[in-house]
Amino acid sequence: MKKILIANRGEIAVRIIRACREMGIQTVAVFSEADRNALHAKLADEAVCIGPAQSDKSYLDMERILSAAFVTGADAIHPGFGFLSENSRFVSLCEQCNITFIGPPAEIIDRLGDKQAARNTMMAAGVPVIPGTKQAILDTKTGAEEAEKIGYPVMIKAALGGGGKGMRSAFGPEEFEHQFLTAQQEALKAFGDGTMYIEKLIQKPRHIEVQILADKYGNVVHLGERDCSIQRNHQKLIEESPGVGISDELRTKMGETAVRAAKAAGYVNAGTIEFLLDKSGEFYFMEMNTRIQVEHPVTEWVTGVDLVKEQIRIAAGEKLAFSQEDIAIKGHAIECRINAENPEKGFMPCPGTITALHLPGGKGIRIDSAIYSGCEIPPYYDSMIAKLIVWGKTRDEAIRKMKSALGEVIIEGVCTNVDYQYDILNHPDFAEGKTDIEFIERFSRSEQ
Ligand code: MV4
Repeated sequence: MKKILIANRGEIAVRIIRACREMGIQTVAVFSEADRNALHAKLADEAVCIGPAQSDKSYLDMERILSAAFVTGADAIHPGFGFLSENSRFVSLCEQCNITFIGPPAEIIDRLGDKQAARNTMMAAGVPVIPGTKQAILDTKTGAEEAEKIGYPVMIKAALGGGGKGMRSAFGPEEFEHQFLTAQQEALKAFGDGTMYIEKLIQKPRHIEVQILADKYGNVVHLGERDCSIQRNHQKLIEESPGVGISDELRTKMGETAVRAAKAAGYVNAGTIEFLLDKSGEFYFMEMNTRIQVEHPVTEWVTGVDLVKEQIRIAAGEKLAFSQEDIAIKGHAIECRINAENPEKGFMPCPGTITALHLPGGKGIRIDSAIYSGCEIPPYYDSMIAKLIVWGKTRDEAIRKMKSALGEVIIEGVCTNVDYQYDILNHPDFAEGKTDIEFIERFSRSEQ
């Protein structure tokens, strides 16, 4: 692999460019008209404008991106996350054009994208799934009967969902019909498909996900877990590794389960298996993400593995150079997502120009970002502008380091959630690890 086109923008594009440069691989950035002065376009060896600001005419336009790859002679495309990263049609197009897609094959993305089908694959492989329906549910009557069999409360989900879209809970038969129809409407609108399934509702769980790497020769290793329970409206805010209160025994069990899940799916490249972990310590497969994730740096820090470089090596046909016994979890890493948004105004996005900037540094601090003093934050894309990642020998040390680092951040010209993040880190429940998926709801009420 000599030249990689990065089909993304912002911090993840910069992250991928850095990995390529260290590996001696040439880089091609693509940028929209709104991103002419963006850092990723400046840092890459070559940069190609692929269209107007709106994503569907640039970062989501498969033909324009493939044309840029042809013009520059790129032999591979790294999709990053979001945009085209989980689009199986794009992966097929790359395959047809003889361009290596740095990620899993198209069929695997499709197989895992249908959540009900993925559930059935996992069940057959002995991976624990949340008790629920095995058949597609299309109407309220069948749904209500199935909900009765499962026992309330239940969660109604879209087969093609993910990230909380097309998902509603029902606590009793009286609200089932309304919740089912609401979820189905949302699914039809978002995915053009109203196929639903129903599960038992897991109450106040933690969101624990396991990172895996799989090469083309059937070797799969796991790299421990990330706790991503701190989220608001399905937008993660803080992620950490290892998870709070995950014993070595549980880590091994979840890790081995994740490896089994990846093998059952015939998975290749970097992937993440999402689990819900309930109060009693039982865990259940939810879905598998077929991309590098925003929160990958916390795993990199506690394992010492560069996940983006591994993605590239796997795509180039190399064998994994390490096995499970070589992976050890060392210390504790925490990531805070820094968004250009206004917590005072319902977290409304806050685009604009950064007029002054100071980012923290020092031992145990990593910043992944694409911002610089004078840069513009366009209104067209995600509001995440930087990730602050810290490492400490213990969770307490990592929390102290994160608070110190957040306190140092100066970003002028746009509103950010930096102070909001500080308040979360400063909350006694966070320090005590009382961090299930409802933490932010409780935190928001206590702040009022
Ligand atoms: C659940 C659940 C509880 N019970 N399923 C969230 C997005 C998608 N990955 C599935 N999700 C969940 N599925 C059952 N049966 C809890 C979540 C969930 C969640 C739900 C509401 C608010 C925040 C959440 C964060 C993580 C997971």
